[in-house]
Amino acid sequence: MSQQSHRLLMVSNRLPVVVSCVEGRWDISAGSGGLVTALSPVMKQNDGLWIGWPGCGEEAPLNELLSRFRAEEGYRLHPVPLTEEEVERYYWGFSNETLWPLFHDLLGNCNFSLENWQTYRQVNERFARTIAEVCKAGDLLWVHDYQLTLVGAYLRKHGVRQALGYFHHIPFPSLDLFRRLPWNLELIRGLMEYDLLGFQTLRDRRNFIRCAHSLLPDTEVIRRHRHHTTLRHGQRKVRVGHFPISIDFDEFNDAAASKEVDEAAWFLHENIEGRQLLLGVDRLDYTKGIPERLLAFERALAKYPDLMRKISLVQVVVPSRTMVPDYRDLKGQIDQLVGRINAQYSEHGWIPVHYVYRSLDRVQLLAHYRAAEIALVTPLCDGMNLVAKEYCASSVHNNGVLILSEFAGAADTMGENALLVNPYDIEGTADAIRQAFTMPQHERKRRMSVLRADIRRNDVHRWVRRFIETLQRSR
Ligand code: GDG
Repeated sequence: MSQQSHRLLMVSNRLPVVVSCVEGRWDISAGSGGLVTALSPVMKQNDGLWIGWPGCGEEAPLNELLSRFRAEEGYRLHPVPLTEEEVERYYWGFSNETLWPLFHDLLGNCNFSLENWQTYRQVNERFARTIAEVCKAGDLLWVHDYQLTLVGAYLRKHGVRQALGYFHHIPFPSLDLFRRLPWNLELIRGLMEYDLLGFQTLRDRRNFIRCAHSLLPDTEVIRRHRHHTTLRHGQRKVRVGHFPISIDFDEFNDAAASKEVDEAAWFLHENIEGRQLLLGVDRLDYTKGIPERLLAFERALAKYPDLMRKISLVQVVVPSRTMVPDYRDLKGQIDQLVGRINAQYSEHGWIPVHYVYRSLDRVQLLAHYRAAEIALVTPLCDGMNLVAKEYCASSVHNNGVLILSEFAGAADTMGENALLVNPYDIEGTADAIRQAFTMPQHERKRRMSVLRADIRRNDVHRWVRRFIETLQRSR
């Protein structure tokens, strides 16, 4: 990022921290995701302030914890407290039962509730009010994701004139789908109040432009650039770009090569010697295509008997959103499929599916990435999918094969050197499993080294720089 004097205000649904209480002692620690890692240095350098819901109850001594965080991490956090009912309606309800499925092309999973929508607006208004109280002239504001689409519009109502950027982490749907949302006009108008809108892929960027153009008659394209398009909407100019998110390549590469991970990976494989491991790692989510993947694996065993005893699928499912009924149903479906496959094919000394329903610690996650000869990243629809990139960055011997859904944002840049599949095509995915299994070493190395070089070049630090520089120029 150019050396600028602007203060950076980051806004997301959740603050990037974990607040915990063990035996009466409260603790706060920085979150461990790639986004937090990439943003921390920038936040420190630019007197950063991160605004969001702390995710803990009123009993936590929040002021004290936040001061401790500032002293340790070098930037400030500002909480937006939410009541339980607000979390229920704004977060679980409208964000996760309406926008999430709609934007992932899964209309059948959508719940269109007026009350949830009203709470979503109120909470976005609350975020805006909080930001307006703390922001100063010259600040750069960067809002994250679909929970906060309307914050920009409410900020303008509060008279905030600063540069406003928004990054959308999930896909943006086609016009046909977006129009189904009863409140589509308010949402798209709200987004047009930002100065810079960032999407994951060119497809998302085009979908958004098409929606804005069709639904808001006074919108026109005034400039096209490879990475962004400038729209005029009334008196406003809005830049709409695509900025594919990435990971901290060096961090994954170095940690995956460490002795600790090396040993853990060796143990994982030792238990299943002479076999190739196929790996799936996903949050429990119906967008990730886990049942379809299990069906494809089952089909591969039936269609290619030479795979029997030679291949095992390790499927890690991280519990997520278990409050939402569709997620509980999905868990039942996965349990049943795993049971069916193992019951049909297991033999003494060979279990076809190793199913882990919990979060792995970092060493174990990396060890799984390293130990697996093949990764199955087959979401039905995904903004980007960082697991695909993390798997490649951890493949330090260049010998992994990535089977990747054509409907993951990651397919845009990784598609040529992965084996691309349509996750709904069970037969085709079964064939890709067999192709990966029999792929010669020289071809694995050729494909994986190109994938790794690309992620190394386009890492998350570059992503942050590009977004902030474009935002600075947008105003
Ligand atoms: C949203 C968009 C977009 C997974 N299992 C474990 C574990 N993980 C970590 C992975 C990875 C993250 O969770 C999952 O990231 P994804 O990108 O795959 O998916 P979403 O959570 O849906 O993220 C997505 C992303 O935002 C960023 O813009 O790519 O499309 O949906 O980092 O490593 N971490 C640990 N143990 C596990 O068992 N520690």
